[in-house]
Amino acid sequence: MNTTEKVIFEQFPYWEKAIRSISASHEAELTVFVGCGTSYNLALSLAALSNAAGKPAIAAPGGEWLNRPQIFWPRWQKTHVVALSRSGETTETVAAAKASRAAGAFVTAITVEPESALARNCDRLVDAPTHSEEGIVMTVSASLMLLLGMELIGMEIPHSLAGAAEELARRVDATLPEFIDGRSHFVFLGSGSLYGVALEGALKLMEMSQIVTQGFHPLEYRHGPISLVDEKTAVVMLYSADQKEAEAKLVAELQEKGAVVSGLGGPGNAAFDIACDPVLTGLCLLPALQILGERAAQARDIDTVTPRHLTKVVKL
Ligand code: F1P
Repeated sequence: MNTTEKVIFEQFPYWEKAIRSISASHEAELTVFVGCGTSYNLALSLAALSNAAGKPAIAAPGGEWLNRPQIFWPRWQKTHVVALSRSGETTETVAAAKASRAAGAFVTAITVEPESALARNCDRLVDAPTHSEEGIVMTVSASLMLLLGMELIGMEIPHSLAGAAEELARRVDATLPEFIDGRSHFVFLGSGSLYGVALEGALKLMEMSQIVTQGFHPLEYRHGPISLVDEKTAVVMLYSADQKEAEAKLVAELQEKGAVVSGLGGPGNAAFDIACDPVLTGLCLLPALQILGERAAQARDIDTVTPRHLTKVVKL
């Protein structure tokens, strides 16, 4: 077992430690979740969950929020910026947090590095300890930051979620040799709060295995991207409880065109029940998507401990 695989399967005690209730934060007209890479994918998911919980929110990539915030939301007062960064050192995210505070916004930092530049440049720090062996590719920290963000929104995370997520990751893992075999085009589909998680599945597999991946809203996939589907395609469908029928129809269409489908929460060549409240599904699925990336890399003999062209922190 290499370190990445080990960290993926050893992340659940860290979830347990991070489960707590976080007091309602700043009164805001709008919350803006900001981050880069994985942290931006988490921001997308958190903004959707926040809106579903009745708290208006948007997500913005660190660099975009830094350079052109006015295209998202032209007001600063009563704006709550939640900056997510594992390292707490990513240039755009740290600069965006500083600029937001200077302009009058309240800034919360979500990170696993309480001594970082981001932690020093926020009004409120929300952090949790992570696995000391986590490498360049973000796994356990991504799960933890999503969990902390959900708590910040006011969502309650039951302790049983860690067990459900571990069990799902192991069940999915058992089907991966067949799912990956002969496939070189991986597609991740999810809507609502699962869209960010689908993008994260796509990013993880791309970072780890150097395979070009796609992440889309399910119904968007018919509008062009479907032209790429053939016998080399593997699709991960992150089913939404309220859209299962439409998504299952799309899955049947993709299977007809040659794709193999892993159905997380609904039909597919391999189909998995998700044993948690639908609002918690995204977090429950993350470790399963992480192990998929790792197995795809192993199938190509790629070492995810030192992934090509990637560094733990991107500084401009
Ligand atoms: C964000 C990030 C990672 C990516 C790469 C570079 O880091 O973009 O998602 O995998 O390692 O950095 P951070 O701001 O969360 O530390």
